[in-house]
Amino acid sequence: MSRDENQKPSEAGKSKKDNPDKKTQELLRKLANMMSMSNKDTSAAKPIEEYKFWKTQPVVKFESEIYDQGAIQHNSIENVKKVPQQLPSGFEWCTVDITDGQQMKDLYELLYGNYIEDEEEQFRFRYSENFLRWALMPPGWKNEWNVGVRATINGKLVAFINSIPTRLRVRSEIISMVEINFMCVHKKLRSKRLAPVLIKEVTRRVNLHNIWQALYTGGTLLPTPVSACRYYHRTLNWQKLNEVGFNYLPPNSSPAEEIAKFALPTKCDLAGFRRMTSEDIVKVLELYQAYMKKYDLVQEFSEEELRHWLIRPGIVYSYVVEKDNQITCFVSFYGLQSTIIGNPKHDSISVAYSFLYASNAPPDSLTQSLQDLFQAALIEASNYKFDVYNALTLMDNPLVLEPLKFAKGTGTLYYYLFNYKTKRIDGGCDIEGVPTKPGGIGVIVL
Ligand code: MYA
Repeated sequence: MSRDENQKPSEAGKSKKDNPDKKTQELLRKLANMMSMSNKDTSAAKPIEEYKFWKTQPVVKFESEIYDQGAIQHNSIENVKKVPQQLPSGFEWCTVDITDGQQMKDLYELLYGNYIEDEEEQFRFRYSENFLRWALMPPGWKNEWNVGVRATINGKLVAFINSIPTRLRVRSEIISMVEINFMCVHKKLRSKRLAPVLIKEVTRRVNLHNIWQALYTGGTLLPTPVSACRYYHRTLNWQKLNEVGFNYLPPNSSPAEEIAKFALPTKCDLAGFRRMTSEDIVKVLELYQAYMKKYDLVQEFSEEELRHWLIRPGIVYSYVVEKDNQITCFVSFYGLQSTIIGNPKHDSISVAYSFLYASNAPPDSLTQSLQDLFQAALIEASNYKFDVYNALTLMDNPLVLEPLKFAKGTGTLYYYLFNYKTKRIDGGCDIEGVPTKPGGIGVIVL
């Protein structure tokens, strides 16, 4: 979780040392200090030898120079253990059957009370059951990849990790892999080394399908990010964000000035802009595939997958620009609530997250096209009463963030590949999180 950086002093700016190893570590520490919508795991800033679990896994080591691209380890299904590692007594493995109402409720409740918070414990992601059905059930999903741990005594779900299938292009290679997300351990069971056991179990269940690579993201610094993007926030409801402590009144400004600064028209005047329908998907996919060629980390969607991700009323908001029967651009955002912990006036904020988009504008008018597209999306999000619109520095977002009054957030999102090495991919921002030219990240993980 990330929020407007103006609310707290920057922690960046630590001195660098001369020794190259130390320099790398210092750099990584600095990155860690810049993050915020991470869990509060301050182990993020530790030297490699203290990553007791991660140093045993097929991931790139911090100090590695990478010259080529490919799997780190090769394995075969025959070598994969047929049964899970034993859990400490009092706990047992389960598959969370998310088609079952009660089990979905168990998952919702685990995440509602225990999932990602900002470092000041003020906000916590609140994924609704409908959102979880969308996120966890794309084409090809498997129930057995919803790995849970329950307390034997009362059956309470106390830990979870999920994986969904994806085809990811890493530069020029397309790999069938999984995306790992929603790892959560109940607050009362933290720091007991349950996370490594969860990770090993989901790895085992995925390996049994002859899949050996994974993509995951997080605010925690681990060995070793393939990229890092910064969160940006575009205020939609200044008053509410201010009341809940998401942003602060800048010096020499007044609430009225801030409200005026972020005010948006109620009607979008972008010609041909309309809601996307299922019938648009074939053309949208064509446009999307052409647009995404320039990035280095990209999901390869089928028509069915893109329909799943873009057409889900009440969860994802997708729009096209249609001119002369042609779709020239599309844009989308998804909505997610965050619980506000202990605020007397508000119990949640509504957050819109920038999602997939594309434009067929030629390079000399691309920036304008994207600014118009994002402006239209901001107006829609504001009309739907979202309080803030979040975007990372991925894709072409650096072209629109500052002109459209996005403010730098406190959070960095790291991108990781499991059992795959490739050279670092530009995340569209510099070490201080300032947008640079567009980078190579084209993947959005929910
Ligand atoms: S990112 C979302 C993560 N979830 C949250 O932040 C929710 C709130 N926090 C929690 O529930 C717990 O704090 C978690 C850790 C579960 C995060 N990714 O059990 P522990 C390492 C990877 O004592 P706990 C998402 O879902 C840590 O460095 N590793 O810790 C993607 C240490 O290892 P080492 C993490 O705090 C998940 C060890 O765990 C993370 O009780 C991708 C400590 O374990 C993290 N976010 O629980 C998972 N946080 O000693 C990897 C801590 O080495 C997938 N750790 O430092 C890999 C691919 C697997 C599939 C492969 C298939 C081919």
